[in-house]
Amino acid sequence: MTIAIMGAMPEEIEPILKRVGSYETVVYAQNRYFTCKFGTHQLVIAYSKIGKVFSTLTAATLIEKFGAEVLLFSGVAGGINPELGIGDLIVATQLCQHDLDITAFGHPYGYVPEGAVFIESDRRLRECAFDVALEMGMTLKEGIIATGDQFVASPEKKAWIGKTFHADALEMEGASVAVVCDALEVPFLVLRAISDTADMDAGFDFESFLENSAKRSADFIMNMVETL
Ligand code: 4EH
Repeated sequence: MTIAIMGAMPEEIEPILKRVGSYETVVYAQNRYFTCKFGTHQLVIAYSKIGKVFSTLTAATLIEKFGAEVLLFSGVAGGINPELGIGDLIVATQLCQHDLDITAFGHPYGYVPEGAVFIESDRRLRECAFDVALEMGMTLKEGIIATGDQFVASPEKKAWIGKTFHADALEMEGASVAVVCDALEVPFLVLRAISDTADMDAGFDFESFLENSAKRSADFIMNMVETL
């Protein structure tokens, strides 16, 4: 099977590249894609660059150009649910775009005609994630992840996103990847480790905990790949 593993930032895929050891590099659409064999699987690994547009391009490329049959996203997120502390892992049950707003025409936040507010991630991959968490003796939470083209560092904005979408965590790429995978019928999973709690300390916390949290997510994703 061809498995795509993507992150948004170099820090989010570096631990994965280290773990696979050697790989080939293919440049496409001004980005680098790293390919290798891993057990019986073919892996294609990439970081998209930050935000919904770049992550859409990368997810579509991983599927259409590299033939990905499963897509796993690994990275960090800002926590909304107070039960999520820095370093904790969350797997998305559903994802939504918190910055999509045509409410002027009577539509709900996050909705455009012929779209859906929430996109659900693959149930079987989520079950696999919980099996791996059990094996690793780690706590894994599941919940709604809200995506938008903003680094959120405000208690008010965070509270609004939490209330409007019942979101547990927020980031800048998950929902766009979900839209692509859903449309192209490729099972996907979004896993994130908390790097900050999207409040006034978010910028500082993010810089302090990015590397460690990104590695926690990447290690978990690779343990999942080993069981697929
Ligand atoms: O890819 C972007 C990164 C922040 S922007 C989204 N990622 C990290 C998840 C994330 C996040 N998103 C929105 C973690 N905490 C978040 C938050 N709000 N509070 C970035 C980071 N470093 C340099 C440049 N841009």
